[in-house]
Order: sequence, then C-alpha cells, then structure tokens
Amino acid sequence: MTDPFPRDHPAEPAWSTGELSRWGFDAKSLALARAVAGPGDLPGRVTRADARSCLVRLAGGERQVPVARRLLGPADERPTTGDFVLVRGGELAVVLERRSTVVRASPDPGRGAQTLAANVDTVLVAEPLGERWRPRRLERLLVAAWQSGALPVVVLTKADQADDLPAALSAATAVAPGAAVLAVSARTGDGMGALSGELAPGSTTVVIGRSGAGKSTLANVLSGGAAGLSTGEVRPDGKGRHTTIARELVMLANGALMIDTPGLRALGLVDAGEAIEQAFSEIEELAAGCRFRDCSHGREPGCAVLEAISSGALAADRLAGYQRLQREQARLEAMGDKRLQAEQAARWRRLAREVQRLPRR
Ligand SMILES: Nc1nc2c(ncn2[C@@H]2O[C@H](COP(=O)(O)OP(=O)(O)OP(=O)(O)O)[C@@H](O)[C@H]2O)c(=O)[nH]1
Ligand SMILES: [Mg+2]
Ligand SMILES: [Zn+2]
Repeated sequence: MTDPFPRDHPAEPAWSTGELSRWGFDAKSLALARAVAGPGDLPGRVTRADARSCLVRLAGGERQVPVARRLLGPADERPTTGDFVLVRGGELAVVLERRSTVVRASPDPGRGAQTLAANVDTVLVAEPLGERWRPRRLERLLVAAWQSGALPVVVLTKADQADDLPAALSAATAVAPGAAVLAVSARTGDGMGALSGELAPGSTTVVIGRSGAGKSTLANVLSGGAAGLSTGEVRPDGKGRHTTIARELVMLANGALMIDTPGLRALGLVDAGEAIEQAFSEIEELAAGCRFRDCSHGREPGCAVLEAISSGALAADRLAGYQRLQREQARLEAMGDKRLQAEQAARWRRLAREVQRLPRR
C-alpha cells in the first residue's frame, strides 16, 4: 500500500484529511497540496480574504494569516475566498491551482479582473421575487455563473412576495437554459429543503446577486443560524444597502459549504464571449439554422432566429439582451487590444531610445 503521507509529512494533525475534507478539500486538491508542500507547510482553505491577510481554516482551526507579499499582485491572482492554500512560516505562501473561479471586471476601470470566489461547484444566482421582479436581470449573472466552470442554479428568493409563482418560475426558466431553477422563501421555509438537497455535503457553493436579494439570509437559514451573517433591511426604493462587505465561506447544517458575497452593484464581464453563448444557448442553437453562417439576425433572409421570434418561440427582448451583452464584450475586447497595442508601442519606443544610446563604433 502506498503511504498516504509521504516522508515529509508524517501523519500529523495538520494533514488530518477528515477535517480538511469537511472544508471542501477533495482528494485531488489534497494530492495537489501534498505535491507542492514543503516540510512544515500547513494546508488550509481561505474562508475570508481581507486586504493583506486571510482567515484560513486549517485542520487545527481557523487562523488569521498574513499573505506573502509576492501574492499581493493583480486582483485575479490574490488569494480569494474558497482558495486552497499552504501556510508556510506563519504566512499564506502558496495558492493551489483553482478548479473554478467566479470573476468580474475590477470595479476600478482598466484594472483587469477580480476573482470573487474560487473552487466552487455551484453558483447560486439569487434574484428576489416581488413587485420589481424582472427575469431578464438574471442574464448577466448567469453569464458570470457559466463562465466560472461551476454549475449555475437560479434561486428565486422571497417567494412569499411573489404574486404568481408558477409564472415567475417559467419566466426564469426561459432565460436560464441549462440551469436548474428553484424558488425559495427563507421567511416561510418553502423550497428551502429542495435547495439544501441541491447542495452536497463537502461541496462548495457561492451565492451571487444584488444587494438585498436575501443571500446572507439564505446562508443563515441553511446553516441553522450558525453562520451568523448580518442581514439588512431593504430600502424603500427597492435598492439594497450592501449589508455584506466581505466574501465569507461558512458551513451549512447539511455539511455543504457556502460563500456569501456582497451585493454586486455592477457585474462587468471579462473574456465572457463563450459564457455568453452558453447563457443564451437556445439562440445559438436557433442560429445554426440561419441561411448565412455569419447572420447578424438583423434583416437577413432565412434567419431562423427572427423566424422564431415571429412564431413566438423566442422572445424579442431575449435576443436584444443577448446582442447587448455581445456588443459589450466586443467593445471590451477592442479596448483590450488598443491597450495592448499602446503597451507594445511604448516598449518599442523605449527599445529604440536604448539602441540610440548604445555607444557607436
Ligand atoms: N419577505 C422576505 N424577505 C426576505 C427573505 N429573505 C430575506 N429577506 C429580507 O431581505 C432583506 C435583505 O436580506 P439579506 O440577506 O441581508 O440580503 P443580501 O442579499 O445578503 O444583501 P447584501 O448583503 O446587501 O448583498 C432582509 O430584510 C431580509 O429579512 C424572504 O424569503 N422573504
Ligand atoms: Mg448579505
Ligand atoms: Zn439569423
């Protein structure tokens, strides 16, 4: 039999697989950790990422650990909630390869991407029901969910406020091809059992959605109150108050793990081209039937997408939503290209100056 603990790692409590797997370490991540760990390294999982330090769940308990300087680079590479890491000499020294990531454009324009959560199996897209319910608000969130590499699940929250729940469910299903759609009320408990059934013990879920959607309330109820996350009243104008300010990983009563996130004010896309196609897969399928391969579904003859709209099989605003996201993505790509060109030009100018300064012989 092979020794599950190679020579450098005696069967010490720091590598107690039982406790680590409770926090979502699967066999693959553990093997990865073992492969890169040096003597004395402690494997752990980030349960909250702060500016320069992280709260890390180690086999022996939770500890606030400073992040090694060289890991404080671009926002998509910094340790983030859900990361599997190695703690070395009291510092968070290694971020292990991520199996999935939820990203968005950094809130500071031109600053690249920000990783909101890592190593998740499911992305819960939370959207509240009630008077202001608009199914198409789900579209952008679903693009981010598909892009993560994890499975999206739509959770319509506050079902107690819905005036026509079956209609809401079918409207949500229409804009979420390929995703499971559930409705829940944390207030009455309706649907909460079904939701918890979607979340396997040891698996990790991140909840995204706007402020006031009821994300923290979900985590609190599903944890049997143990998560103790703060929740807030929704302002009368319907806008949430951004009660949650950190991304926090908590354990639910059924042993599943959940990352609660602050409400997203704006979810800017990054490199989302393929994810947009996934999120609008029914349009992509229709487009395969267009006469012209590069059909823009504008006024070309033989457009299967426009035919579907006139027959009522596809909603016109669904196509509009698709095209809006695609245009946004194309604009971002063009901007990225321009920035790259500018950087290259600057590099050439620098090189040329240096060449001119070379002593002539
Ligand atoms: N009627 C009703 N209200 C709910 C339900 N779930 C949550 N709420 C209320 O919605 C408000 C916002 O809930 P939170 O859980 O703080 O929302 P959040 O999505 O975490 O908001 P941020 O942290 O700001 O992103 C609170 O007043 C909750 O009591 C529900 O199922 N039904
Ligand atoms: Mg919250
Ligand atoms: Zn077409």
